[in-house]
Amino acid sequence: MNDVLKNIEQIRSEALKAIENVTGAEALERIRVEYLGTKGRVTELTRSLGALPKEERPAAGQAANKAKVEITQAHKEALEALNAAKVSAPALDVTMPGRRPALGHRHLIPKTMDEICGIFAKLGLSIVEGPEVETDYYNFEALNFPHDHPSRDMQETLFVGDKLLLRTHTSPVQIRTMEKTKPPVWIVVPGKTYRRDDDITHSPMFNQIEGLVVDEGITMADLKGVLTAFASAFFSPDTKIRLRPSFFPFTEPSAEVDIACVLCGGHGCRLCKGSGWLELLGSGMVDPALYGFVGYDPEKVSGFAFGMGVDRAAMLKYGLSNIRHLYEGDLRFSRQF
Ligand code: FA5
Repeated sequence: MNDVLKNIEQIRSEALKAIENVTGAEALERIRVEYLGTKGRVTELTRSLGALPKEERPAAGQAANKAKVEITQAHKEALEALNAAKVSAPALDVTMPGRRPALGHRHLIPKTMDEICGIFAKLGLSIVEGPEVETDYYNFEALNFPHDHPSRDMQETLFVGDKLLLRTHTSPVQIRTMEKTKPPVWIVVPGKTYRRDDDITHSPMFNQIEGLVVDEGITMADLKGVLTAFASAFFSPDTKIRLRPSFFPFTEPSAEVDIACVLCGGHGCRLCKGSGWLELLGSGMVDPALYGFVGYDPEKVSGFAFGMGVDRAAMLKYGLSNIRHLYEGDLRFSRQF
């Protein structure tokens, strides 16, 4: 091999080796300029071939051309590999501001449940829970709803099997607790309840908080006192309540409890439909018939109970016009509370 061909081979192998070991785009560009640039080694070599004796020129020209093609191709591939690496692994810029994780927001219902339970806890009631799938016995029978009694119709029950249903109220936990506990009983029961209901103030799934106090010498004055204390803590300090005669199979006497309208304070407006009052919950003195189901002595103890719609309480407190706002999962709504 003559000197020219040896020189071409040396330049070719040096260039390919340099490209193979390259670690960055800048170094690769320097290699390109060194070999393929206008004053690069390959370019100078090609230019110098004209000075060779005529018989040596074809072989040298071919070798130089082949070297140039190989180096150009190797450079192209190295550049593509570097670009691909840049896309798949972007450089870490430690000076960039951090990304704040998207935070959710506590929903108004659990917030209201906690607030209401907290108020009753301060009055000395303990929190108890019960099952959402309930038996006919606890939801109706032991609460003194006779089997064919029309009062069952009001409860719009969703059955899930024979004698098995989604509880329509939290009242079954009254029986479950009294069965297990000797008096005195001072409890509140928060939880989900279900009925075949659906309009702007009724939802198929809603929430109730039950209250039950059974002790010696409990009277309706205690019921009114506890609920007045609740209304002033939850709504505003001077909120008035009134008890209106009603009927529940498990309380006698029974009363619906209204609060003075949160908008007009009792004068009468659009919200309270001119009456000055808003319905909040059902309540009454525990019907002695229940004590027969749980083995309490009606001569010794008496008690009161109430059941409040939590969704209703939140709607009244925050002036919500439609119960569905509570179940649409819209953060723009939830974040307001
Ligand atoms: C009861 O459920 C009785 N268990 C309450 C009770 C307990 C009375 C203890 C006496 C002693 P009522 O069906 O009225 O009663 O429901 C109570 C509250 O639940 C209502 O005032 C209302 O605020 C709420 N409520 C009832 N159905 C729905 C519904 N579909 N959607 C939203 N809230 C509802």
